[in-house]
Amino acid sequence: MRTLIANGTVVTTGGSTSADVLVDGETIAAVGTGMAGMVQVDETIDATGKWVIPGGIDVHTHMELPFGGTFAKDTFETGTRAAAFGGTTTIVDFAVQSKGKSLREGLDAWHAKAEGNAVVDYGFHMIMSDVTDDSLKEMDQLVAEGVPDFKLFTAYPGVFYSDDAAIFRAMQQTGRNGGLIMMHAENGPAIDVVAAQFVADGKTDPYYHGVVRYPIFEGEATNRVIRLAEAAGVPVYIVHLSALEALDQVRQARDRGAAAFAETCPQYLFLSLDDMGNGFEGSKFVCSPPLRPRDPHWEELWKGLRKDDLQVVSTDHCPFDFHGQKELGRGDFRKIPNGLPGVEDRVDLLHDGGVVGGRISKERWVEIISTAPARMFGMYPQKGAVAAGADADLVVYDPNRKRVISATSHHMDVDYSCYEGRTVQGGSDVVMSRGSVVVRNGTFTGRKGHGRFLRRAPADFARLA
Ligand code: DUC
Ligand code: ZN
Ligand code: ZN
Repeated sequence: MRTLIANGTVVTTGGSTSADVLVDGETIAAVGTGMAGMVQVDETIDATGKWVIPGGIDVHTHMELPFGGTFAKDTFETGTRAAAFGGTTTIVDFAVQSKGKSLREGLDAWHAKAEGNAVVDYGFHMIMSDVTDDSLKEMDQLVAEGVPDFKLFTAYPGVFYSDDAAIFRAMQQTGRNGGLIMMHAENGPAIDVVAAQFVADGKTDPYYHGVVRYPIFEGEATNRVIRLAEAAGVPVYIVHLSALEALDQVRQARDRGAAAFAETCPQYLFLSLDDMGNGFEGSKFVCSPPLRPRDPHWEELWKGLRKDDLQVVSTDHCPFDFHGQKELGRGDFRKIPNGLPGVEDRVDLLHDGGVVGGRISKERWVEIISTAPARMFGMYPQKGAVAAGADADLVVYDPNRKRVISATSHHMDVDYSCYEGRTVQGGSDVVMSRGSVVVRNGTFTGRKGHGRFLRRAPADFARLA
């Protein structure tokens, strides 16, 4: 199958130019001008007035994550389908090592969940909950199998938590095998002390989830793990950074030349602690790190994105129904499953708030949602590029289209939206995954099982720093 995407504006990190894109089979054959009528194709997609961008890459999702006695609701089928509707053509999900189990068992379980079900391509990172001599050795094998990143937590004592020794040992191991440590950086033990004090005082509403997880607890843990990485001589990537206190630590680290990288998520740019009020309704917004007060965090995070102290925006997509799942925490905010739906809305929210809002250029938008994650997670230039030889993961994007976000029209398998009623400008007209159109003007045309596992190489962080 040969397709020509004609007359669009190709937007890449390097600049924007009027060009046609010729797709042959699963890859991009050529990017150039004047191809219409000159090349034989099966279909021509007219992109006049539209942008042609590399498909979005969301490097932080949790399909079917077991958490708080339940499971994140989206499967690889529903979650990647929703991603495709939102212009995201690659996800990297977190396989989970349970305590007392091997990395292998966790990874095999995630392969079984995804294989034959995903609509777009997917990779895995590995959550390490049990750092032992054996699991440290297993890391080398995972790197060789295309799973080169490992997420550890300074939060969630008794569940995912690792102490400093475990984190440092895992970092040393990545120094030998080329992998990357991704850190959930909040001081979990200190948070648990404050949370228990609030509950003892009868402060059990969801709102207090947002209060007890102090920004300084995130700042402290962020500084600590960056310092540990510097001591181990390895790069480190801070996931879902939410607060100025943590951003300042990343800024300082980068200023002194440390290989510290970080992502934030749409919820920290568009939602705030205020959303967590209104009684138990606030449970819809319970995630960790929590939503922060709007000032000063929102604009500082945007500044971080502009100045490249933050390189990526991913979603931490981890959806739980309000009815039946979030409700597990009625009467005790500590029992509310942590996580928000978001995989479908990231690209449009960032376009609306970033590009339309005048905070970032459209080229920087493409970098943040696609090219930087491809580079940092070993997928570039197969993914994240509009260039000959790259996978034809492409979006014909209408920068003027408007839609109202709502749970009644979204495709994520969850009974509410954090952005209910918000109008966003910008939307995906045509979404292509490896040369196949998977979404066309709001209709799904893809296929369960089309998505393939991506073996990823460790990124060259020396070059990225
Ligand atoms: N944070 C969340 O909100 N959900 C899943 C795990 C995490 O770290
Ligand atoms: Zn996390
Ligand atoms: Zn997460």
